[in-house]
Amino acid sequence: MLRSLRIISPSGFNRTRPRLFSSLRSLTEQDVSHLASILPSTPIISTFSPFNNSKDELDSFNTDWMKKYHGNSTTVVKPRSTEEVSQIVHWCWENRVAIVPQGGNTGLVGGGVPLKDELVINLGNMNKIRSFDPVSGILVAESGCVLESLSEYLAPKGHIMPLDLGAKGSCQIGGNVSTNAGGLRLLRYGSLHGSVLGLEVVLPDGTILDQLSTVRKDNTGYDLKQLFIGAEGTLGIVTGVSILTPAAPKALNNVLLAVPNFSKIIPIFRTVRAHTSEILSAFEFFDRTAYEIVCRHGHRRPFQEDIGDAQCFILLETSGGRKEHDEEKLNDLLGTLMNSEENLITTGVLAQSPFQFASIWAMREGITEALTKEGKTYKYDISIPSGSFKDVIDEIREHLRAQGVYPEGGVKAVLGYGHFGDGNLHLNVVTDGYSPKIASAIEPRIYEIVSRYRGSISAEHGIGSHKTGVLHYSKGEVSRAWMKKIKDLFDERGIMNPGKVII
Ligand code: FAD
Ligand code: 2HG
Ligand code: ZN
Repeated sequence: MLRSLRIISPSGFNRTRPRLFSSLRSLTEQDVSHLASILPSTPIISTFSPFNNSKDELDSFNTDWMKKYHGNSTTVVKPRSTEEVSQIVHWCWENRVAIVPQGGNTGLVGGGVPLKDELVINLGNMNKIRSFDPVSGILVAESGCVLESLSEYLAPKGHIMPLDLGAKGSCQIGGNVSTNAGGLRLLRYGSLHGSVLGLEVVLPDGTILDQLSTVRKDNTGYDLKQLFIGAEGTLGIVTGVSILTPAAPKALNNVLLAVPNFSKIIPIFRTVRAHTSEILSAFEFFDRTAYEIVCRHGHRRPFQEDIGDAQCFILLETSGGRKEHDEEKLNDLLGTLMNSEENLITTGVLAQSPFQFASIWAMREGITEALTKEGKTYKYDISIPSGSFKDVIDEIREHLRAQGVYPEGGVKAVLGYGHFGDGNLHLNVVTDGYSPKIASAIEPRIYEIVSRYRGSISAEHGIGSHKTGVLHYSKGEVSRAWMKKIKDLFDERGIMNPGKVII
């Protein structure tokens, strides 16, 4: 059976791209009038009559957060209910009009903006909480709920969301599920493949798939919802999410360590795990370049002592049940690290107040935004063994030097940060501006390196439109062929987010 599959060659990805839209058609003024007439209460923004919005008013829907990807959509609809989503999608299916599902538009791989003039279905108006069970901790929410607002809703109830990320103020739970976002708590609470219990999805022909289960255990055959977690809007539109929320930890602490050089990080990680065991909830890494950039753009330097030429930083967090117990563990840990014969750390700060706790996190979470103030950044979100983070950053820096683009020639900085505890490095190349010359100096070299480690070219941000042509570095022929079969099975007309993930 496997031999009869149509195998897609790596170069075939790019060859098929121009044909993507050939069976699809663009929205016309008549189409928009028709949509407005069947959906009289659904907000529509369109350059077509009778709306006559300006192109500028559509700009925030056509451009991604980094201002790297630009689409040319004429029309955005903002449905308020699953039934409205279903009606719109059904009409698009019948009329072969392409759709881009869009949440908070904070994605970093170009998945949430059109490639051409697709209809944007923005889920921001679907922002109601449907239910919360304080006994099980199961929350059911519409997909347009902003992650931070869900955390605020849960706080007085003694629960937290199982994920947290720097984009929490804008990203939506439907976008998080659709990208299978990882973030800062994955080390402790695992991935959304584990904490999402059910989904409601509008399929490409408009059918509503109700898998909004609120039970923890369900072995009734294939677990269809898993296919939509990380599908980046290519298989359907997520309209509802049922998610298991953990009880809020009673005691939270964080520590920022300045570390002389990268070779100390693995022994530190082992020491930290041995001392904190079950209460360790984050172990985040950033290098000196990231530290200097984030300090340059508004974050106060956190250390009172001179940190000399410390090359890296670790932010570790504990979430436990008893404050005194956790503090005792942390004090023991810091004592061990400070007095280690191998000089594991230069210095460290233990947050002494909620304000300090928040500002230590703000520094780590602020790196991505600080980079946008420094220049235009190429982002590589890779899974590799944690111990090789520095080798990979150095190899790319040296490669760019050899290509003549660093330190002059367009590249301003090469830096790394990320979720050390999860083996997820964010390698960032800051430049004066996006240019084909720099892109081809970095790619495919970075993907070849990842492949050498048998790692992943996307640990948590997804494939979007950025990495469709390089999926073969992480997924073999058989896997890609089955992914394409699944896509075709759900969306044989190819209307759902064309040109993203698998093409
Ligand atoms: P969008 O950007 O709108 O969309 C992302 C993708 O999902 C697109 O392909 C879109 O078509 C699809 N989509 C959106 N909503 C739906 C829906 N309802 N149904 C079907 N498809 C949909 N990611 C991490 O994993 N970890 C991090 O720590 C992290 N930190 C970040 C920090 C910053 C400052 C920024 C800007 C981004 C960060 N990200 C991180 C990227 C991450 O993917 C997004 O922030 C988030 O998960 C996307 O949610 P969104 O609502 O903005 O989705
Ligand atoms: C983070 O961990 C995000 O801060 C963003 O995943 C990473 O900007 C990046 O490269
Ligand atoms: Zn991340």
